[in-house]
Amino acid sequence: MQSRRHILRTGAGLLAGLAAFRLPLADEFAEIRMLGNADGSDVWFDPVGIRIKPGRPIRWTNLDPGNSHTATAYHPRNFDRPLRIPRGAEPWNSDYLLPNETFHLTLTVEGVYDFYCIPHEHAGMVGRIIVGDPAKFPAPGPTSQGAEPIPEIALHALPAVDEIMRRGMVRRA
Ligand SMILES: [Cu+2]
Repeated sequence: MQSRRHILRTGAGLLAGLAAFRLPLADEFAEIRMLGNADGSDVWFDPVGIRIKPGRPIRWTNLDPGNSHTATAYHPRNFDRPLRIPRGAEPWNSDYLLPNETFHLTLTVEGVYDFYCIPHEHAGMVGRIIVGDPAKFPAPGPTSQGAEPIPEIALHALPAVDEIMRRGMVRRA
């Protein structure tokens, strides 16, 4: 089951055709880990903020033995959430990752992308990815789109765009 789900999650690359398909090398991935403490009272993405070049693949890995996690874009097509990815970019939802499962994604539209973990958004488990140069695109802010607003704890957990730009990678304090 686990290997089949892995194949499904990388299916977009496979469907592109074997001639065009190439599995990225491990060090080509921008890594985002899903972590939790021993008693499950604290969960987070590490790093919580990262800047990458357009087209560099991202890999989320659930390294929390005690929890399932998701990486889900804030987008009206994901549970009617506010739009917090660049206009024209495709939303994603990893679905639930069991411990040691991974999810791969490649983003090519430049801008700021905010995402959350479905079961732990209210614990502040959110993250921010900057692709390329966000100066061309305004940072996401509160919008009227999406019926399900983002809780304050999640908004406060997102690192500032300028901090990510300055440091390249932001880990939780
Ligand atoms: Cu989670």
